[in-house]
Amino acid sequence: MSSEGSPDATPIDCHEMRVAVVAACWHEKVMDGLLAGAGRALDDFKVEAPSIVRVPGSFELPVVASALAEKGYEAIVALGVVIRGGTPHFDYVCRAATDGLTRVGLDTGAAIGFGLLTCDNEEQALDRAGLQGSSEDKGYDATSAALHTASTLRRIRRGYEIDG
Ligand code: DLZ
Repeated sequence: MSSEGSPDATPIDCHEMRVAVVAACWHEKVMDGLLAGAGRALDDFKVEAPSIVRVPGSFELPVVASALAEKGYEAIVALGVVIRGGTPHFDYVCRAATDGLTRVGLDTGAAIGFGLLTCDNEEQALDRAGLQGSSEDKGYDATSAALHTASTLRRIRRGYEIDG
C-alpha cells in the first residue's frame, strides 16, 4: 500500500484529551522510529502527559488497548512491526493484531490509531519508521489519525455540528 493520497494531517489542539500509546518491543530500531514519530505528533497536537505502555509483541497490542479503552482513554495509538519470515506465523500475528484492534475500536468506541507495520523485510520497515532517510513516518501518521478521529467522536457524542 502506498501513502499517495494520504489525508491532510494538520494538527488540532488535543490538550485535554486522554491519550495512550501501546507499543510492541520486536524490531527495536524500527520501534524507536515509530515511537519518536508518535512523540512528535503528540507534541504537535499539544497532548499533555500521554501514557506509554509497552507489550512484548504485536499479538499483545489488542488486549492492552482494550484495557486502556476501558480506563477511559479516548485515543489509543497501537504501534508494532511484524516482518515476514519463512512460516505462516506472520499472517497469524498480523491478522490477530489487526482484527483485535478493529474490535477494540468498535466495541469500546475509542479512537484507535493503527500503527502496525506489516513488511516483507526490515528495509521496508525502516523506510516507514520516520527515521532519517525514511520515506514515511507511520508513527506520526497513526497518532494524527487517532487524534483527529477522537476529536470527531467527541463532537458527535456532544451533539455538535460535525461539518467543517
Ligand atoms: C513470535 C513473533 C514473531 C515470529 N515475529 C514477531 C514480529 O515480527 N513482530 C512482533 O511484534 N511480534 C512477533 N512475534 C511475537 C508475537 O507478537 C507474540 O508476542 C508472541 O507470540 C507471544 O505471544
